[in-house]
Amino acid sequence: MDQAYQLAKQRYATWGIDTDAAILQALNIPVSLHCWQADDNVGFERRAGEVAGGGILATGNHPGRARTGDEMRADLATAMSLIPGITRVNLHSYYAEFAGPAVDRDQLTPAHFEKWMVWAAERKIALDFNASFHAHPLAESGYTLSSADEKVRQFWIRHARAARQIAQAMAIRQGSPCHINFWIPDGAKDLPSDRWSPRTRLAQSYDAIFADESIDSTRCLDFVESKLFGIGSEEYVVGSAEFYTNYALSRKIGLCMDMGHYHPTETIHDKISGHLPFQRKLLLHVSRPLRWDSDHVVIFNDDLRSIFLEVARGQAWDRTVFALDFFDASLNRVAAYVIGTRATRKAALYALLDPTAQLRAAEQAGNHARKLALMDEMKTMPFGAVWDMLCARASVPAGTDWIDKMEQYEQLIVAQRTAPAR
Ligand code: RNT
Ligand code: ZN
Repeated sequence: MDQAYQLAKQRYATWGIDTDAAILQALNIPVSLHCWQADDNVGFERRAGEVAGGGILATGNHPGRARTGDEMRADLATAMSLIPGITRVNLHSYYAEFAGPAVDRDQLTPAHFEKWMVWAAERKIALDFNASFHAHPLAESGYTLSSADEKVRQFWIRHARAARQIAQAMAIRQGSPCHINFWIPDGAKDLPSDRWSPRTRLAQSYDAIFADESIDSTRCLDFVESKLFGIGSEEYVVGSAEFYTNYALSRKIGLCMDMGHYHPTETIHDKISGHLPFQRKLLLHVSRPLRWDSDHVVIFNDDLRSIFLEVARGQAWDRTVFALDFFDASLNRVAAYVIGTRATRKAALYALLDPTAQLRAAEQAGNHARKLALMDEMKTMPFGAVWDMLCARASVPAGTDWIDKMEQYEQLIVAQRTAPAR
């Protein structure tokens, strides 16, 4: 491996690229590992027959879904042993664990995440958080924070305020900020007669949520996530891209873009330099849209490379947050984590090996052929050798060596989860 790396290092050096520095930097970019791939987005609330709801759906019936916090943490730990550089884990509110009687989402407190916080501290991991507005009886009307039913709307405001307290408690415990994201499923399957009132109410709800003076906004970093359509909200989504762009800008909070939340052929890399001169921070939900589904397992494709290239070329690392958001129930779920998260770290490394200075020089000289040639030739540089070295330096398997380990875990642990726990 070392020989291959030395040759690769020389090849990149001829373009003025320092592979050692790129490996170090790529490993230090925080990527938040989402817990919900492990259990198909079901959560621990134990309502019979529950699925994710709210227009998001994990399809497939591969055996061995994590059913408890302990199973989920075991799966995450195994995935992390095969993924370089993971230092953050992202939770939803419905992964609360109750020592005593269960409480509804508007009554959640940091104590319900004690097990997660202890686990994270032991593993030197920081936690991120999400308020959860889907998969709940009070979301069944299709409206939550934008509901016309004042009782429903107030319930969800209380939930969001509770979620921010939890995020703040996590931030204090881990001694570093916790990113909290707000995505709501609100919308309509077919032509609504009134697109205005839900949006007015949504802004009012968020204003009530963010008015909480007990929250320190340097600890609890808020983001709002837009969507174009969902299953069951094909015509109208209250929290659209335009709504949230303007909301985030006017209220000085973070904006979240999910790679799967735009028109089916639309990509997000071009939007980064459009938002960041104005927005405070961007949270990128790293995902892979495929036709109507926004959440396929991430792979090392052009879309993924392009977002990291944009952040690298704009030197925007400190204002961009990366969080994974994919779920697939049709295959080994630990493998899904490893495939998607290794691909994400690979894309970060790929972007840091970009000959940006040469590309810009060629472009400024009007030599567009040279620029395009160089961009394309970079794809077949000995990137794999640099990636393998990154894995070695992070003490995780290089190349394909992780696949057997993942299969062993599946046979020994996951395949034993036969009896349904609910
Ligand atoms: C849904 C959003 C949201 C969720 C997760 C579970 O379309 O992408 O981010 O996927 O929060
Ligand atoms: Zn998302």
